[in-house]
Amino acid sequence: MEYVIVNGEVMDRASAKVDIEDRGYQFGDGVYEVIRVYNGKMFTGTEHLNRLVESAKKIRMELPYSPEALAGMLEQLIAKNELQTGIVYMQFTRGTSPRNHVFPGKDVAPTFVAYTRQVARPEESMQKGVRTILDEDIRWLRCDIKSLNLLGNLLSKQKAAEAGCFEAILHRGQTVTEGSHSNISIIKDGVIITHPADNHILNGITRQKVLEVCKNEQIPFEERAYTLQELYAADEVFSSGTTVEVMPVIEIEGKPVGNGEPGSVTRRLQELFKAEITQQCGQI
Ligand code: DCS
Repeated sequence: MEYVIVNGEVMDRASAKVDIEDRGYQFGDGVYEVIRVYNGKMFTGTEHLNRLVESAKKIRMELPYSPEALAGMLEQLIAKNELQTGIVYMQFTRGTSPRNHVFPGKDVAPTFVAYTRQVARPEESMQKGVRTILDEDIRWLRCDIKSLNLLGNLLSKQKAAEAGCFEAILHRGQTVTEGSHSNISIIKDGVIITHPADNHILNGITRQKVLEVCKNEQIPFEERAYTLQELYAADEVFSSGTTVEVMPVIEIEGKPVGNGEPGSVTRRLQELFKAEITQQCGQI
């Protein structure tokens, strides 16, 4: 049996139901998170749950649970589903009410749904690196919110998939922002350069962890906007995200990054990131 959570209740997936007038379904009016699970334990769970609370605040939604209460429920779900390596997905929508752009009254409670899924670490891609395309970033100007509205991201990711690529690197004019489903950083002369955490990108928990590791290890980094020209001239490029960890990018629009193989700085970051996972969740 596969268990899910609907509004705080753990139940069989087959009996889980959401109303057709749920605002998530009709408007994408909600927020979500994806947390990695290794050895049955959540990695950087606190950081993800804090971001969830922040995302909700930014769309003027109050979550009915504290991050601590949420963590407890998610741990229970992971245990019930006997999940070892995978993800736990959760979303909150602004609840169910007759379709109207105006927010419903305070009497309407958010809808909370969570489920788990087995997802292996993408070890082969992490070893070999991945290919990417470029795409214009056509999304709205609040990409810092982890909103259910992902159409801009989906259109770019679909384009990448149709080109046999892992990711679409997005740019607003000449400025590289992030990927369709990950953050994108470049390395030039040993310095990591990544877009600042403003409204143009999602401030990835993986991105933040990587920068924290860089600080500890005295690996130089800059949080600043960089251009397409800098992207093409980079020694190394990597994508980072919850499911993909630190993923070397070896090709952009058919052109090799550096010598076309994962570089030494990216390799080092992968090792340091793995050590963080091991420290929190045990040997992987
Ligand atoms: N940027 C975008 C647009 C993302 O969708 C994600 C992760 C990231 C950056 C990286 O953030 P994290 O490091 O916090 O994961 N997207 C999640 C998703 O939708 N599925 O898996 C991860």
